[in-house]
Amino acid sequence: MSDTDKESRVKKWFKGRRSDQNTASELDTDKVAAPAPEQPTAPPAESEDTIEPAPDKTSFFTRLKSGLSRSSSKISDGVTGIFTKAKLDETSIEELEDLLITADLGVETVAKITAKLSAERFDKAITADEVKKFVADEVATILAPCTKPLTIETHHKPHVILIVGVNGSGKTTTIGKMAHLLSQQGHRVMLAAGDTFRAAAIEQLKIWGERVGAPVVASQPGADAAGLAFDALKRANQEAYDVLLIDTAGRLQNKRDLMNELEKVNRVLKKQDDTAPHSVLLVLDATTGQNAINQVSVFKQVADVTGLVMTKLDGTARGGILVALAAKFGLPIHAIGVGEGIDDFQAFDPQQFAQALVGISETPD
Ligand SMILES: Nc1nc2c(ncn2[C@@H]2O[C@H](COP(=O)(O)OP(=O)(O)OP(=O)(O)O)[C@@H](O)[C@H]2O)c(=O)[nH]1
Ligand SMILES: [Mg+2]
Repeated sequence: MSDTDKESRVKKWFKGRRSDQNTASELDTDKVAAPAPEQPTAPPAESEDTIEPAPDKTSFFTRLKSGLSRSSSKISDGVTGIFTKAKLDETSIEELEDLLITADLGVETVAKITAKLSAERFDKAITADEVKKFVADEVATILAPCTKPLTIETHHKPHVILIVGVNGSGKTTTIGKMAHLLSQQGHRVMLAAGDTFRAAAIEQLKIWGERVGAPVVASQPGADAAGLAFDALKRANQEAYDVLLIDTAGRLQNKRDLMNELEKVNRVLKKQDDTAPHSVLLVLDATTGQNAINQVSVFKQVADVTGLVMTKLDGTARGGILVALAAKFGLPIHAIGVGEGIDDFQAFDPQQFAQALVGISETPD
């Protein structure tokens, strides 16, 4: 990445408001399913920094496309196979429906897309490429209202971001990448190793802290996560940090344990700043497919999630699930991760994503 690219990327940060959050509902003790393979005074009220959609656009898009190739070749080849006839008929509509459902887009969403296609083009000539473009446009339209950047509210000292998600979803790596980006933008960032469950988790965050030049507040494995979060917020406030990113454990046994731990973290943060945490980001692993629906349901209940980050869109991602999530929950999608590297993180761009998902090969503007 050139220096100019870097500069343009770090000038901006993504916005996202707490008012977008959903309220928690009744809780039960269902298991939290893990993925298969797993104050000052007045303004400024918020930072105007926003992540550029693509600093290194082609490379990011290429990696996204490659990560989504399993889904996109399924959709693209499937559509090409179905739309060999001259006209759109009931059979081809049904086949398209089945295809999009198996690509994880969600039954209701698929029904809406095909109903619209049918209304516009039934019994009329249509090519496979036109169908792909139609689907990509519809997917982008569904995703667009959820494309909300994350705001760093600079009047909070610090703006507290709690990172939640099941084990292995990419929480710690996302914290590292976010800390890097925020630091580049000139924010002073502190990290808190709130996943006290495993020694390795604490070490992993410390390594990221060193890489990105951010101090890490940590304690011994097995220590109380809420106590750690309390100490971290106190220190971040005393030392006037702009952002505090708090890692959490994803390895808890069930929903009740998870709820208890996150509730306690929330409670102690509020003792110092009743508006904290200012953002609660749920990190989702794009390779887990349908299970992501369950994860959003559970974490919305236990952690008052304000936004989503989807990681591992570079692997064998089942990206269609993001469309189903957008339609079902409407939570802001702040950013996506396409690798383990420090720069493999970017604001979510619905058009770029829709094109990669459907296998349209044109590169973004
Ligand atoms: N390919 C790829 N791998 C990623 C990405 N994000 C994270 N990983 C890898 O996924 C694995 C799990 O990532 P972590 O960041 O440790 O996940 P976590 O949610 O903190 O996991 P726990 O602490 O065990 O709950 C690590 O090997 C990461 O390097 C991504 O965007 N792409
Ligand atoms: Mg972790």
